[in-house]
Amino acid sequence: MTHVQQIVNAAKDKELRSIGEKILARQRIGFDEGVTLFEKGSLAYLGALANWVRETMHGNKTYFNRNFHIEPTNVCVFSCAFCAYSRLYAKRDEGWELSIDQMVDMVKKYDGKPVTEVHIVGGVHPKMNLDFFSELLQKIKAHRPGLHIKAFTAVEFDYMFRKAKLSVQEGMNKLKAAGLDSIPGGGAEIFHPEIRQQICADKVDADGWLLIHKTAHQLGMHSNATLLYGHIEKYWHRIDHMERLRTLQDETHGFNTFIPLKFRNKDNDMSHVSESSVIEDMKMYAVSRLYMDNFPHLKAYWPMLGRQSAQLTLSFGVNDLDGTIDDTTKIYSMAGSEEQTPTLTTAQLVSLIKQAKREPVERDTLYNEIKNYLHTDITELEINPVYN
Ligand code: V47
Ligand code: SF4
Repeated sequence: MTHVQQIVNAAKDKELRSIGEKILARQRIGFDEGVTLFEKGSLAYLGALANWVRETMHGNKTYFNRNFHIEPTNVCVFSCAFCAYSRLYAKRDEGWELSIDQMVDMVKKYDGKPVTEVHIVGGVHPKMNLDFFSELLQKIKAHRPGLHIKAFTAVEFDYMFRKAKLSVQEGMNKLKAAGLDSIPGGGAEIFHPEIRQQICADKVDADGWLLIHKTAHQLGMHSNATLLYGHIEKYWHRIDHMERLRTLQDETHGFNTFIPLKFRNKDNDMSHVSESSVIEDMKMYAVSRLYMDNFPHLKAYWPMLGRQSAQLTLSFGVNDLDGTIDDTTKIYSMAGSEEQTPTLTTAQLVSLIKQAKREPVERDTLYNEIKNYLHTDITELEINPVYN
């Protein structure tokens, strides 16, 4: 009998034991079972199960990529209560607005460097429209055709397409033709209207978010999905959110990665809400791994979680840490993350993963393996300028 089977057999609570047996038999768990895991599961129990699922799916492999972000603007027509980063259009002199040339220059800074992905996401600026972003994508692709462009949240798409009076399919086709390769998971927050109304009432709703991702999947693009946890939501709102994603994934199989995002409370309209504890964070990752049975990957986004907690998640179901980032995102530092200048060299990422006794594998955005660093000497990476 394996170690994890012994743990499940020894569970005193009948419900937890039966959920554990289902998971070990690779059967899907339901809504109430997901809530029960959050409510009754000890961290050790959830961790053992999530780790088993993770190792069954990926062994010890832990992915990372070499990427950078472009945040075109922090001016935003919306006012999400958790957002520390945006400035309303009336106060745009306090924010930033990058021109197409400035953004292409940011891409040119990486000429000769082996980055594989640019992640473009920002506020919803009333003057940066579909034509503006189509031109941006075209110019980036013209300069560096092999760079994967992962860009725009469903919130940005929804606004762009409505302003251009195009259907989601028409708008998405236009951006795809301009060079869009895949879609990041932002803007999902918490789907259930009971919470969404309180934290981000004015932006795209759950059905709109899901339709945008479904359309992208139907056009052959992949995407990610996030969940903003640890604020005013209850456990069942998290499961409701995961259930909606899992249902769409059954239909399209277009999602690559699920990314739980920890709510950070600095300088926003929810600063009175305290942040979740590390135990709650790890429970969130573990239950995500157990519930999202049709999502191939579970990502801990270290700039938001902090590198130490991100490292810990590798024992709670996570198999992906995202990237080198190169200090190119402000969303999390402005909201109070301990990572004020988020950058990790390849050597740092590799050692972080090795310290957790996992196998570091560099991937591209679509999880094609680029290099396995299991047997690579860290000092070799440290002295090679390509890796820094
Ligand atoms: O949707 C904003 C979140 C998201 C706060 O797909 C906050 O690979 C915590 O989605 N506390 C945008 N979170 C970023 C995002 C993302 C990041 C990394 C990788 C990928 C991917 C996607 O940032 C927003 C929102 O949920 N966010 N403010 C805050 N105070
Ligand atoms: Fe705007 Fe995004 Fe911030 Fe909401 S989270 S206010 S949509 S930048």
